[in-house]
Amino acid sequence: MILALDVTDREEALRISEDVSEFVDAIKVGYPLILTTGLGIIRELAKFAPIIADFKVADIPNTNRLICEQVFKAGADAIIVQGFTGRDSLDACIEVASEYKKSVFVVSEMSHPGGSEFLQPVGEVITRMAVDAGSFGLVAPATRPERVKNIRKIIGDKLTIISPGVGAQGGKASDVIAAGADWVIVGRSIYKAESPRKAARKIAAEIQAELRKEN
Ligand code: O7M
Repeated sequence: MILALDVTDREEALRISEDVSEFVDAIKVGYPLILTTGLGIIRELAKFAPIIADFKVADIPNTNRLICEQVFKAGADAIIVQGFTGRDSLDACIEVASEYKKSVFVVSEMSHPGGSEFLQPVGEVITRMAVDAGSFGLVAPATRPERVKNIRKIIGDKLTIISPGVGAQGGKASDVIAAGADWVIVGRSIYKAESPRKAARKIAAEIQAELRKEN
């Protein structure tokens, strides 16, 4: 499970991360936390789990390169990028990631209702491009397990699928794991819970039960 740490307070971010670290495989940080605390938060959180920087990078190759360099220099283990800007823009991110021995996740499709308007129709093309370009993984929606299943069918066991939309957006962890996701991404259902630790433990148990069923 990946914690989406979309809080805007440094102390809260550190407290929650420490609290749930036993149950999470990585922490995803993005604009909400980094714009308020700065890139330095990446190294502070890295003592709890590997860090995925969610900047949904979507620019020309040169700008993408500059962004990725800053993010990897700051200590992130992976970066999330958009694929709709084209192969050259994605290649720039993957080149920098390989220089730093880090990973790139590409957004195939998005989990919110609007995700079906523009992105879903090109999701399969983006998925294939991400495979050809040598990405480490894909982001695919837990709110639409059938789309995750389709993406898994396209890529076989080649890439790692991480899947947001569990809990607050209506997706269910066990459903999307059954559909072929490797990790679920969970934000509000953990960091807004009365006990983030208990909430994380419950979702981890649900995932374990699903994996036991499959094996
Ligand atoms: O569990 P939530 O809904 O509070 O948080 C979900 C997190 O996943 C939040 O950080 C979103 O920005 C992110 N996300 C989506 O919810 N849907 C997507 O399609 C893609 C992402 C994401 O992480 O993209 C990389």
